[in-house]
Amino acid sequence: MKSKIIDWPTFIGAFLLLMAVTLPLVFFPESGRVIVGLANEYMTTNFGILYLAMGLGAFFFLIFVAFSKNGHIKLGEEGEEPEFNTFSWAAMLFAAGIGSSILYWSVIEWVYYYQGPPFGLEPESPEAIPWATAYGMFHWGPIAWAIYTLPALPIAYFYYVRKKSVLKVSEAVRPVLGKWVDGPLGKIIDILFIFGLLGGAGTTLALGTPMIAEGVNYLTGIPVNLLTQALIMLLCTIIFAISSASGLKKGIKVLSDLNIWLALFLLAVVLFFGPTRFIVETTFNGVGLILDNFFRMATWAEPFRNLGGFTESGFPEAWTVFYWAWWLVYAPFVGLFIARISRGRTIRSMIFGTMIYGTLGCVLFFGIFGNYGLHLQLTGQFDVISFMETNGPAATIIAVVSQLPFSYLMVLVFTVLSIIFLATTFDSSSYILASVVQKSVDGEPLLWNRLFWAFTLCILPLSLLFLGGLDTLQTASIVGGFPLIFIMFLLGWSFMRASNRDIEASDEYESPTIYLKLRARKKKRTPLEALKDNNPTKKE
Ligand code: NM2
Repeated sequence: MKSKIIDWPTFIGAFLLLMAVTLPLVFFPESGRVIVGLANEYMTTNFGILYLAMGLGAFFFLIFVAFSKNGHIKLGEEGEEPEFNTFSWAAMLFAAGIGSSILYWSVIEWVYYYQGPPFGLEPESPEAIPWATAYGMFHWGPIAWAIYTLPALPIAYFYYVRKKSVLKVSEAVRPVLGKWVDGPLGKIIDILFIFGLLGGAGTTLALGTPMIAEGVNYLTGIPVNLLTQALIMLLCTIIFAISSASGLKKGIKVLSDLNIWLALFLLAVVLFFGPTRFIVETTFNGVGLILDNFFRMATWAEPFRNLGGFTESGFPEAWTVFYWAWWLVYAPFVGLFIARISRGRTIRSMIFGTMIYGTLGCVLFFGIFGNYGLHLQLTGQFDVISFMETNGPAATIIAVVSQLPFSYLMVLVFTVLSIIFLATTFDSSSYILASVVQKSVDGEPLLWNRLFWAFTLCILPLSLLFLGGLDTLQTASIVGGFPLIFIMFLLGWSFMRASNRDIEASDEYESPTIYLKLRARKKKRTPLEALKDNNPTKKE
């Protein structure tokens, strides 16, 4: 059957690339650590500016598209209502784009910023505090969500307007690359996308697993070591494998719904039992600080490092560049999902919806969890910073959560939440990886193929955990994200090219799918007749 055909060059290419990166790390950990460190430094200091420019570029591009005539394009038929109401749409969007990492970083990101503040500020000084509360929200804010949304534009456009299902990045850039997509270039683009996603998921899993292990340790006393962490990854893979293998399509839906309610419950407990006024005020203030300094934060690449009396902090390289890279590697995959759920919306509402609701969701987590931790620190109730110095970040997260009333229950909910978040990341990433290495997908990618990628996903994070060190984990996303900077550019260009051509053509005939408020002239023909003798897709 045609649907059973695996695209072997892409499949093997991506797998070999992964092996070429991970095997040396496992067999030569000492030199592996040095090389990873060098790669990180080389990429972030020399090319950091490219990541920053890509972030700001994606942001401006989306604002431009939203207000241009292309923003009026309807993803679906004229007059069609959105398939999902805005609340479910926003919830699904958030669940797709965000995983266990938000639990990790929202609790402790401020510690890093307080200890190593930006803009040449004194570490652990009063001036560093407001920035420590604001920067986390910035790194999970509108620019980050713009990076996620950009790939959704061409994918959604092809899917609902040109009625062409696009599961591969290479297909989404066809309007620009044309026939080249069918040759090696197309394969290389898909392999680089797979490689990027493996890197991004590697960072996610390598951060999430120790946190879960610490939660389990708190609850049961089971020690935290490489073996228990490997078992946790296996457990998450199995949870997902069972739910997808048994055809329990609803399984994952139930898990995501459960996740949202558990997360809201936890947020509400921290907000009401924690220092409510402090949390609300610092969050509000943090939002103000970001609005006031948006461009300063978005463009700060520390140009005067070690010159003219500036001491190098490494802040932008370690954080803003890393974050944009990390969002970037997930972007085509989340973009695909955003596209799928946006039927019946206009391009403009899709753009503003993701940027606004996505940011709001992250503000809730960072505002509530982060400022709760900061309050513990500043009031002396619990010395988060020195605890972290001795016990590391993962244990600190659980320790902060255990400061809440009903501590056992809270740690339990937090740990379960992290496990589900991680399992759904496995689920959706392996789905996409499996789809990309198939020539065609009838309904669902093949099960063995999905399981193969679910297990493959564990390889990189396991070797990263083996090497240790935050910058090692960050490097996976930074290196994996690099080629995607250029692919993002192609994706944006493709959308503009395809939609502009169709818009031009739609001035001459009644397009059945493009809804343009600006359209002035209409000919008296039925949509289908018009489409038959003037099919804009033929122009490619
Ligand atoms: N991002 C949102 O682990 C996760 O939460 C998945 C991470 C890119 C920072 C996405």
